[in-house]
Amino acid sequence: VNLEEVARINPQVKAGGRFAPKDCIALQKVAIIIPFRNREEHLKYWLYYLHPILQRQQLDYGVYVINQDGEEEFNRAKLLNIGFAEALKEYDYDCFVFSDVDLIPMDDRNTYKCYSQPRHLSVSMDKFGFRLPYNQYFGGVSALSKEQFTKINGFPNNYWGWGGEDDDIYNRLVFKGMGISRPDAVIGKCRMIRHSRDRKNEPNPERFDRIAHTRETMNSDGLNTLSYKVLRTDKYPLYTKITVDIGSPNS
Ligand code: UDH
Ligand code: NGS
Repeated sequence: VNLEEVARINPQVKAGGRFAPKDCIALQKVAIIIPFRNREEHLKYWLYYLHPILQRQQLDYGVYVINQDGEEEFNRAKLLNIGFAEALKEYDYDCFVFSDVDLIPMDDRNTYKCYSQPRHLSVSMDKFGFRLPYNQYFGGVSALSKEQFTKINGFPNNYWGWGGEDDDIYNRLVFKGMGISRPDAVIGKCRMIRHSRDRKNEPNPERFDRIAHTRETMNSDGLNTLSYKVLRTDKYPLYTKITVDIGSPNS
């Protein structure tokens, strides 16, 4: 995949990966947030596949790649919080789609927008035999309105390394009385680009203990305690890349 070529075949996409339909007013303003480090190849595929789909869905959208600087353990949920905060500084988004860089939807009807309840979009992944791995699974791709996201104090900031942060988010939603909206298993089909485990994203040994305490921790860990430093912002033709210093587990 050559990104100059992808930009050429998506002439309506504006600098920084912004698009709005010309002949109507989109119902929602959607920020798409991708947690990222060192996955350039996957990002190319994601941009190649998703821009045409998102335009056909007639969304007013922007693509934000939140790039974790440095060599510390990866922290997916904190990067997603940062994406929420940074996207809102740029435009009055009302919906946030949080997507892994390696997930490609297979059906245009799986709309990347928000619903009256938090939405789980990647419900039928090839690697799980096109089924949910378990009922409470909320990983991969999800969509929360600004209200839904703020109601749960955003996502946890203290899951370093792989696993559990999506279960914590699920717990937060349930504890705030919300239910999960999902497409059916046909519309929800998606492919994951195969890869091996990244360096510095080892399974987090603390994850089981943490998800057992979401009820007590969610009010003191989230949007209200989010701290980070933006190191640089790059506006590319197909996406906005925000490189951030997110600190370390003990800072
Ligand atoms: N991510 C990065 N860089 C990293 C780690 C994670 O960009 O170094 C992002 C990326 O958007 C990715 C998401 O975080 O899609 C989720 O991380 P992940 O893909 O590592 O999680 P997944 O559950 O894989 O997909 C876990 C290891 C799989 C090993 C499979 C061996 N066959
Ligand atoms: C659960 C993890 C989730 C993860 C899901 C799917 O066990 O974070 O597996 O993982 N929860 C805990 O570890 C507590 S996957 O098969 O994609 O590697 O999303």
